Formats: sequence, C-alpha cells, structure tokens
Amino acid sequence: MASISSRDFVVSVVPAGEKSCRLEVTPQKNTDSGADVLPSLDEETGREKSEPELSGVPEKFLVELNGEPIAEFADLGQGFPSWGRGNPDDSGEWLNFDHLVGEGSRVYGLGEKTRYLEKSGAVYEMWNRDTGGFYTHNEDPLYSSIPFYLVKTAEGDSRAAPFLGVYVHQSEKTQFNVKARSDLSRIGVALNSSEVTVYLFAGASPKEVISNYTRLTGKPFFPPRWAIGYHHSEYGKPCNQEEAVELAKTFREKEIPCDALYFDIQHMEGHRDFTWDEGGFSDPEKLLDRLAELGFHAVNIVDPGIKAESGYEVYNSGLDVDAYVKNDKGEDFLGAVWPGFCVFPDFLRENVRDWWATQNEKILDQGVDGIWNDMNEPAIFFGRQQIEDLVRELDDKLAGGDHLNLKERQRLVNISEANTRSMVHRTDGGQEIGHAKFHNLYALYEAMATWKAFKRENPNKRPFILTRAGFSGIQKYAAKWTGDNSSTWEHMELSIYMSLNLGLSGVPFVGSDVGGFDGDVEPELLARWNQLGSVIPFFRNHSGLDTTSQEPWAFGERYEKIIRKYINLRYRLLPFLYTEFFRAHRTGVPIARPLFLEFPGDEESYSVSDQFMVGDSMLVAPVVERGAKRRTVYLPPDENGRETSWLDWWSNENLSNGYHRVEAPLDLMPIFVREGKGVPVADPTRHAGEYPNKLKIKANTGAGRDVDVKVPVYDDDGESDEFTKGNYFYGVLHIHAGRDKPELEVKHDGYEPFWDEVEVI
Ligand code: MIG
Repeated sequence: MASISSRDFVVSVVPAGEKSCRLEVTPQKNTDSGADVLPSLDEETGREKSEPELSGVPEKFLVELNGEPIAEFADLGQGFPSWGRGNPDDSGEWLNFDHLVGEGSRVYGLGEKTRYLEKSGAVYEMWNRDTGGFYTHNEDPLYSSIPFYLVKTAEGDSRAAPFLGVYVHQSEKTQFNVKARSDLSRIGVALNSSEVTVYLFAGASPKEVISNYTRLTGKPFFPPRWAIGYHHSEYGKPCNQEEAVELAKTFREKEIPCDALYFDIQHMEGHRDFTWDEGGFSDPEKLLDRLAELGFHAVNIVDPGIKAESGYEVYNSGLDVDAYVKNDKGEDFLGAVWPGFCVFPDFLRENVRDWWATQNEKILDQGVDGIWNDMNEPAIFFGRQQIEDLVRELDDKLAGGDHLNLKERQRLVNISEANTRSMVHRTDGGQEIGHAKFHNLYALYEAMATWKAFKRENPNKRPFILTRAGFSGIQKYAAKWTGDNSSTWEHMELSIYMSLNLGLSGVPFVGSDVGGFDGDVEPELLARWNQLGSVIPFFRNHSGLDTTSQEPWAFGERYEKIIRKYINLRYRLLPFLYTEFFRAHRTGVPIARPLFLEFPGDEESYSVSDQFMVGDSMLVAPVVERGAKRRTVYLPPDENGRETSWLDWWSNENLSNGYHRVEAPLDLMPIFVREGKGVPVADPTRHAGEYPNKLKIKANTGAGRDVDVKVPVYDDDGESDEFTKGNYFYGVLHIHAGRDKPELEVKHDGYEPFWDEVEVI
C-alpha cells in the first residue's frame, strides 16, 4: 500500500471499502495517545494496516485508490497554523495540513454551521458550544460538531475524484479553513492532537459519498411516525397540567393537526431532572393518559446537570455508582446550570450509561414518549472555583476604585467555556481522559444512554430522542434541532443552509425552532416559517421564555388560516415523508437536499441555496423575504441536461426548466413536482396515528410528453421494530400517462398498507 512519510510524520493509506480509504498520520516518534474515546464505527471493510514505507519528505502527496488519484494533500506540520482562529491556548499539540482542492471546487457539509450553503471563505471550528441564545449569520462554532465535508471537484481536475468526502475521525477541537486564505485552492485542517485519522470517500456522485460516509459512521435511526408530524413547544408553557390539556384540546378544536407537546424545564421541581413540579403537575400519569387520549405524545426535556443536593434521589443514586465527572483535584466537578450547582454524568463509562438509562426509564414508565436532550455541549454557566476566584479579584479591584476593563468583562463571558477544561472523564478501564478529547462526544454518549432507556422500557418500540449537541454518528440515535435561533427573517433563511448541510453530513432528521426562539415573532414571519417547516424533516414550533406567543392562532384568523393550511400540508405529505424517512434510514441520503444532490451534472444547481428538494421528487422554494408577493425560482433541466417540465403544486400547471418569476402571496409557498416523479399524499388527519383510507398520487407525467411515473411507497405499523423482521410494505406505483388506474408493483408485502384505494391527481 502507498505510504508516505514527511520529516516528522508517518502517513499510511489503508483501503476501507471499495471507494474509501483511511489515512493515518502519526508522528515518527510515537507519543502514545492513550485510550481511544471515539465510539466504534459501524462498518469498515478495511484490510490490516501494512507497514508504512518511509519515502522521503514530500511536501505534497497524492492519495490513490485502485490506481486512481482521489485527493492531494500538502504541508503536513506540527503546531497551530498561521490561519488558525483564536488562541491555541488549549493544552497539547496541534497538527495541521492542507487539502489541495483547487480553486474551482465547491465545498459543503461540516454539519451545523452558519453562513451560506457553500462553505468557502471562512474558518470553521469543531467545538460544541452554547451561544447562550443570540447568534449572528457568521457565528461559529455552534452546538454540534461533524468534521465531515464534501467536495465537488472542479471540472477537468485530474488529481481528484469527481466528488470526495473527507471525515476527520477525531474528537478534539478541530478547525477547517475553507478557502479563506489568499491561496483559494486549499482547505486547511488543524486539530488539537498529535495524530489524526482521516477517511476519504471517493464517489461518482454526492449521494454515493454520503451513503459511504454513513455506512461508516452509522445509518440514521428510523423514527416512529408521530415524530414526523407537527410538534408544539414553548419554554415556560404549559406550566401546569390544566394548561397542557387545554393546549392539546385547542389544537383539536381548531382542527390543526398536532402530534406532540413538549415539556420544557418549567415542568420540573426546581429544575431537577426526572421530577415534576408538584404544584402544577400533581398527577403526571393522569396528565399523560389524557394527552394520549387526545392523540398527543409528550416529550420531556432532560438536561445533563444534576442538582448536587443530598437527598435528591437522582443525585444520591449517581453517587452510589460514582457516576460524575471529576475535576482536576479528583472531586466531583461542580458547575452551575438551571438547578444551581450541578454534577455531570460521565457518559463515557458503560455503568454510568446504565444508571442514566434507569433514571430515564422512570419517566418513560410514567408515559413520556420522547426525550429532549438540551444543554449537552455540555453548557455550564460557571464553575464554583472560578467564580469564587474571580469575584474575589474583581471585588478587590472595584473596592480599590478601579473600573473593569474590556478584557475582564470578556473573562466573565468566557467563564462557562473555560470552566469545563478542568473536567476529567474516565474510561471503563479507569483511565483518565481530559475533557478536550471528550467534549465533542459528550452528547453522543448521552444519546446512547437515553436510547438504552427506551430499549429497556420496550425493546420493540422505536425511540424518539431530540438533541441539541452531537458528533458524527448522532444520526443513529437522535433528531437534531439547531438550538436557540432568533425570530428574524435572517435566521429563517440561515436555518435552510444549516439543515441542508446537516443532511449532507449524515444527519437527515433536522430542523430549527419554527417561528424562532429568541425575540418576538411577527405574524408574517410566523406564517412563512410554518410554510418552510412543513417540508423540513423535523417540524417543531418552539419559542423562548417571555417572548410573543407563537401558537398557530396567536395572531388571529388571517394567519391562523395560513398556518393551518401548511400544517395540513405536512399531514398530506406524511405518506411521502414516511417513505423518505425509511429511505434515509437505509441509505443515509438526506430527505431535505440541495438541488445539486439530484442534478449533479447541472452547474447552476450548485449555487442555488434558497430552494431545495424533498426526496427526489419535490422542489420547494420558500419565501424568506418580508413583504414578498412573488419570487424567482430556478427549475433545473432533467438529469441529462435536457428540457423538462415541473408541475406547479397549487395550480397544476406545467412549467419548463429555467428561471421563473412565480406568484408567492402570503398564503403560498411555491412547490413543484419533478417530471417522471410523483408524491404520495393523503387527506390530513388530526395526528399521525390516524389514517384516511385513500392514497393519492400527485404525479407529473410531463406536459404532452407522456412520461411514465414510478412512485415508491412505504408503510408499516408506525411505531415498532417489526419492520426489521420484514413486517413492512414497500411498493412502487406505476402511473402511465393517460391512464387513470395506476399499477401497483409490490416489492415487499410484510404489512397491509393503510389505503384501500389509490387516486392519481
Ligand atoms: O436557554 O430549557 O435551546 O430550546 O427552551 C435555556 C430552556 C435552556 C435552551 C434550549 C431551548 C430551551 C431552553 N434551554
């Protein structure tokens, strides 16, 4: 195998599957890096590592796979690079190298990142971080870390595969400089580690790359059907059980479908996990029963911070198994979050995950259906020791008549970030691991523990976990929302890029707080955001404490009507979305996807960032501009670059490919169906547990071209793991232009699908 060594490093290239390989970069003098804290990978069909041949000190090296060049790297070095952002004040070594991608290439992915769809022109950092609420269009880093990017190689560049995925399989703080230097042909990678393992995925298409990346890091979990309905949430409400039932009933009375109601931290007793505030929620079992009767699922928030209070059962039981993260003095680490000073479960250890599962099981037993993991970066307001030291110092200063300078004030702001540094974790074998290596993995291991709780509670039931933080692989366990955004038009637009890039990075079940979290929403924005939400995989309206109410009916009849129309659209689309979730579970290919994923041969599709495809058949063009009544829409030519038609969802007219200025009054979000494709729909029901008996197909048979349409449809019981035993239905409906009876080709008949009748629209 090709092996290259530079002066300081040994590089080995090991094939890992047919079109992927693993690059291992280690220092010549191998300083032992200690235990590996990364979770094991799902599938790696690699051969054993061969002895690297040392072959001089190449400044550049080309990686070949099966005799074909797939990627070129250069300038491997130790230390923090000159382009690095911030101070490398983290302890330990840094390593950096450049990936020579060429100026004409395009770069996507990197998970949950702000800025535009294409990532060039900025440095991005991987370090899970709670921004504390407000973030700008350029804020970085945010809540989760997915060190994976996708390159579309420029036409005619013979050094690289047409599409290349790069996964930096390291949990430490990592920075990516995506063409943000005067040399626009490079991506710089730097990490707080002395060695690095990188996986390369070569592909003929971007889908192939993502599919191989998720084969390695894990295929997305398949959620229960109710989890893909509309969800309602608000920090601060409901604050008692009467209000919860009232809220649920209002949805039913107003005939606005809804599947889930969220219980944020106000439901707890003094913010203590796994408790209910006795004053407002004296009988949680009864409440949850009542909600279930109304067709609602309850999702409860669980924060990692456990109130350090002797007598609190959860805290005490954790002490019994020595569950908590230590500080550098070997004591339980204390940091303040909502409940006051807290300890933090050390999810790295299996016995701690078992104990955590037991805690979660208690509320699952009561009838809670979903778990919402917040604050799991982990976010900590301040540590006890630091605050005491700082207060003493600043107090002396102020008492001496001084002012606080900017730096000192900044220190106050940075305290939460700084204080996690003293956290010490332990492996199952008792080896100590500094927080720098485990920080980005904290939420992923928490999700594993929560998953275990669901599986113990009912092994056959599909879990629903929602998480704020995460790392590569989080897609196996949880849906991801993009944390605290703001109720602004800018943030709504940003949420499109963030969701699409998370999808490209292997996490298909994504969405942002619809209506925005911080700040007061205006009615027009709420209406437009519900339109967008109706076609985004995770559709939850969520708003912050003491902000304007965002319920669909908050702004009167005019807006309520529009919002109802789009929540209804969501339920019309359920047969389609459910099929797409199943396909995403099997392939790892995202549900909401940029146009170029479907039309990789079409140059124009690479720069369209405010429209996207849902599955391979539906194109949506959300309106993200205040006061807009129409918008420009780009409709790509067919896969072979030839003329094609797009069916307007609302008017049923066919438009040809190209740019169009289309009508988009406040009650209309432009949607189109691709030629040769169809979208399975059904009449809306009150929630996803109810089914109509008719399946309808919105199909585009091509204006006058009589194109045959094939529409895949999946169905199962909506909640169990029976599908893994073959108890599901999968079929393809063939629609021939001019014939109104479609033919059903049954591919798998392990389940009786919900419809008795199929109608073509
Ligand atoms: O900001 O639990 O992102 O969705 O409502 C405080 C209260 C902590 C942050 C989450 C937000 C949630 C809120 N939490």
